Amino acid sequence: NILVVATSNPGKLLEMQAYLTDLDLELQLKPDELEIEETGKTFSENACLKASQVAAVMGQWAIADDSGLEVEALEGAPGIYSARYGQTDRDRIERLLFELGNELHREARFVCAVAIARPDGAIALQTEGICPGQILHSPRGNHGFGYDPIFYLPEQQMTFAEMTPELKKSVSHRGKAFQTLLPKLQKLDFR
Ligand code: ITT
Repeated sequence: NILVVATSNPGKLLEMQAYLTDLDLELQLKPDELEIEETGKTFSENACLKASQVAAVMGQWAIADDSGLEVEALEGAPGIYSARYGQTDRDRIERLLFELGNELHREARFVCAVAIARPDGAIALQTEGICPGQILHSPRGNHGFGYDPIFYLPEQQMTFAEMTPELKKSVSHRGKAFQTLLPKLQKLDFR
């Protein structure tokens, strides 16, 4: 059984691949030239859009993740626009820290919506995971990707970028989304 991983984000891809091992599935990468426009208004709409279109074009089962960071003091920004907030991870972090300035209220949450589509494009499964945390004043840690160095979990006293991949998996938005997804994925009939 082939499952196409519909992402162009290398950091996300690494995590998704790690979370999808131990399954009787052959993971295939989406070709780079196949880009889906994210016209949805929510994370789940965009996850479904990406999974559905990649599945239909390739005639294969496909999985997509749409995720982002919602900052309370910025009324939920950058949210579904997290990838479009800057050119590079560094730009995006710099902009977010600039926008927040010396704001004391630094609560935020990561959201991850995952969708799986059948070869005809119909959505077979959908889940969402959420991880609350805080935005630091400056980056800490070298692991992970994206906004990881400024996203701090008080309970672990670490940023995502200071966590091992295993620890991040156990607490993160994506880890939680996959925890609910995997048992359902195992029960899917891939014919
Ligand atoms: P694909 O659509 O091709 O999957 P993308 O990077 O455009 O790649 P999104 O539209 O879902 O993906 O944007 C996600 C943004 O949120 C992106 O800028 C990431 O850096 C950020 N993000 C998502 N999950 C993250 C995580 O676990 N750690 C840090 N940043 C994360």
